[in-house]
Amino acid sequence: MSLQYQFPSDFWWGSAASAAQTEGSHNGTTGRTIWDEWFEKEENRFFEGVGPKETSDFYNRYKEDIKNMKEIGHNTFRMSISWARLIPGGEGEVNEEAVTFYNAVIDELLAQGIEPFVNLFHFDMPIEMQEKGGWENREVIDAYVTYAQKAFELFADRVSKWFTFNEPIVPVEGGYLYDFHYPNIVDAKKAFQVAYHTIIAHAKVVELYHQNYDGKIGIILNLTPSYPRSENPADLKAAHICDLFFNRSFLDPVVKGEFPEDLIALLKEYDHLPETAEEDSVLLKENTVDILGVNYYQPRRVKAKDHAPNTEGPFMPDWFFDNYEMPGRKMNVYRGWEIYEKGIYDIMINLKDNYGNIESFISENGMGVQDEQRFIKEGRIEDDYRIDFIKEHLKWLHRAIEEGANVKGYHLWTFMDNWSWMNAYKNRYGFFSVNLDTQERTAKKSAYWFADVSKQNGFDH
Ligand code: BGP
Repeated sequence: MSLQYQFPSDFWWGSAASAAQTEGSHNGTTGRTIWDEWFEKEENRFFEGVGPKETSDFYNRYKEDIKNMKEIGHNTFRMSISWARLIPGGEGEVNEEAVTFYNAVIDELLAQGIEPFVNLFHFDMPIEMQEKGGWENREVIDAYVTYAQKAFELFADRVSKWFTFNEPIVPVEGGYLYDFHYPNIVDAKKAFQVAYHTIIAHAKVVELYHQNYDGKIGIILNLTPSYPRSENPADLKAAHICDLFFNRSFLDPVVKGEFPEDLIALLKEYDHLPETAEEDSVLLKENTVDILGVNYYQPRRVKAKDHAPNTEGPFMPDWFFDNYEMPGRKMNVYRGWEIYEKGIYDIMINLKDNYGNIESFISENGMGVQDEQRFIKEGRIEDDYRIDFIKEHLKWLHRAIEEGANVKGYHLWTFMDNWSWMNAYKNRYGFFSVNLDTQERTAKKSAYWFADVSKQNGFDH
């Protein structure tokens, strides 16, 4: 008898993590990233003054962690390779210790029947590359392509799902618009240049991969549906522009091979088009993705501006819309983010209807909780709220699949509680909790629930 929410038999069940957030930098074993640099400069901007050094020590404990993954039914796991670990300084010699480490992790995953999905860049720019201008500087693209090439040469014999970037818009927003990532610049013109160069870097790596390997390559985007406050034309327009800036700016070029015309027209009108090279449009057109990872946490609610924007000041995307705090929306009170499960369905139906039904999967979805220790009973975190969160999202995902969306899997963010950028250990997301003093891992209730779901490929209610 099949279950009420029965997923396809080859569905990918797993979780996602990133190198900088889990491995620990272990001085001497890796190069430095922008996070080490920023932490040294402005420790007070990191939650409780906790920086990127220790994290959850996956570097030394990966065997135990992969064993735990197996136990909770994972058949896939998304990890990232740290550019600064593989090639300290961003260019030049490969670090043999890093090769040994990533080989061991990949081999261990495969030995446990877990397919590694490998992402190349997860916010962790080597500091030397940032000092050269980061993605503002077109030359940094070449260093990134060489890094990707090395990673393929070393690991593509065993890895056949690759991703170029995780949420590439986040370093644009954080680093160049809203001051929550290094280099803490607020300058829309630079932001668009950074975004543009990231997309070119992505397309060059897709091209390189397609020329030499037969697996699949894609990108991971945080698609955040922009829902208008009302059907009023001004609200609709606000939501449309927000969608252009924060979703379609990346989604269209990587899946369709071209930027949305409305976005180009708008940037042209305000004299904010990035610099391009002649060969770029052919490069983009010919190197679209095979697969798309979708990170979904919360929607964006948008309204027309109440007051005319101050266009005297520097250009900002926010000139065109305001965020709307919809009354009565359901909140994750432990993180302050809205929960809107249907968003996951809307994203997938949009991909089906407007993006050629590109093969996709949920590459991150999850529920961050502050002070999660308060939910401990008899030594284990009873995270029924997380079970509900996952279940309700899976129900909508199931419906999208029934309606023909090409969705292949679901990865929770994240496998075990980890360090998260400025928020450090504030919001816990894992199936496993981690005692930061002893590094002891303990499965939460959701881990057991997920094990049943993945083993049966679904659930009843
Ligand atoms: C995503 C990132 C992850 C992770 C997650 C949770 O955007 O891809 O790296 O940080 O968000 O974020 P936070 O800990 O800030 O709640």
